[in-house]
Amino acid sequence: MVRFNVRLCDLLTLSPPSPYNEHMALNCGIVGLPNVGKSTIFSALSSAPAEAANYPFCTINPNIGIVNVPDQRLTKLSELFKPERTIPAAVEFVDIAGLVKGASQGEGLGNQFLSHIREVGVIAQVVRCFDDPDIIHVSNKVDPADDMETINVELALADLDTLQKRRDRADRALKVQAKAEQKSAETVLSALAKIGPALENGKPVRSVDLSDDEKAAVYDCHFITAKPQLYVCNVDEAGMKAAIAGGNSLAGGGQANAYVEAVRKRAAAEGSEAVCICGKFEAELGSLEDEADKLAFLEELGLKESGLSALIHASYRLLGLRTFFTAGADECRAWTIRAGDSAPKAAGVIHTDFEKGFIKAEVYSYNDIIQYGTEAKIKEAGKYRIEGKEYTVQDGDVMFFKFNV
Ligand SMILES: Nc1nc2c(ncn2[C@@H]2O[C@H](COP(=O)(O)OP(=O)(O)OP(=O)(O)O)[C@@H](O)[C@H]2O)c(=O)[nH]1
Ligand SMILES: [Mg+2]
Repeated sequence: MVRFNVRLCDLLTLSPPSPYNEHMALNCGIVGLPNVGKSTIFSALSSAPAEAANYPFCTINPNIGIVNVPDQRLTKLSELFKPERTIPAAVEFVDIAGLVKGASQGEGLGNQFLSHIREVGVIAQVVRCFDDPDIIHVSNKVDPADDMETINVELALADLDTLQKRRDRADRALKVQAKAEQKSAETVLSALAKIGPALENGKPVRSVDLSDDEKAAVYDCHFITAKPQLYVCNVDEAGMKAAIAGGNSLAGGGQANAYVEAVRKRAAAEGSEAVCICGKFEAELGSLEDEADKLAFLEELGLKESGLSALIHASYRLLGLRTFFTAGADECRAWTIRAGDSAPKAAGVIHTDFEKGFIKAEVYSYNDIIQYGTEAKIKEAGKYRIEGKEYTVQDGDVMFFKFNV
């Protein structure tokens, strides 16, 4: 039995790492009307420059950027362990072209580019919440409620397209295939029969009540409206100050400008979240290298976290994601899992072989290492635990896995 703290050289001796899958990095597709600031926000978040300009349909090809998940706990762990490297969890953002009313019928750039976000875990809809007569709005007025409706209807219509193709395929299977395939085609058709009327009424797939079998049967459709969606209010600096008073989340309530209020209302009705981001401010913040400078800059504005952090944390909440850590002299690293994941599942995020050969995990919580300072002292205090296959990993756990290869 070997005690592994994961290092690249260990991984090289194992089978290839798990593919980029749903329990690895979070990925997030950015949608919205043209010229509302999607690429501006994308660039600010990912420090990967994307063309942003004051004309609709500036973006044609998708921009893809990887963003580190800000987590002060990882910074603290690194201060304690002084590892050779520190690796935060990552989020991938995909910035695509703007959608307009009638996109499903080919208006604007059409909706083909939505295929680039079929595989993402969460959709972030950017809504223009600032006044600026110099910045063109495709419908010549800033109206968040109307804009959100337009986008949500276009996303539903795009899914309706997918649905029709899938239905045709299932219909054919029902006619020509063997019994077993016919059975699964029937499950597909029963799911689609429930989904169809919802989409025709502009309602998202996620609002449709499906059995687990039905969900599995239509999983390959990758419906965009089946994914959780959160709203990003692109505000100006005054809007940002108002949002701060509201805690930059739905929970806060408080004062915010009327545009933000409209977005929050819709988000609340959908059981989702709305976060405020000032693209311009984020760009300035992103240009600061030093973490302490960033914090000072945020504090000056009365902010606890950047818009980026707020967006990522909202995505984590919406998707029920949790973080655990591996920590040692060689590496401190944050990993993303789903709430309720067992210890072997968490091990599998690091490497599929860790899950297959899982024996047990040594665990303590982040709070323990902060309280006691060293692993030895955690052990003395009896807080260093050995957990088995059944253990449900908690947010903030620091873990070592023992496994057989
Ligand atoms: N005043 C103001 N202007 C902004 C803000 N955010 C973006 N803009 C401007 O709005 C214009 C459009 O921004 P983009 O980021 O290109 O918009 P987009 O949504 O990516 O547009 P498409 O790619 O065409 O769909 C640019 O001129 C930006 O500088 C903001 O918060 N305030
Ligand atoms: Mg753009």
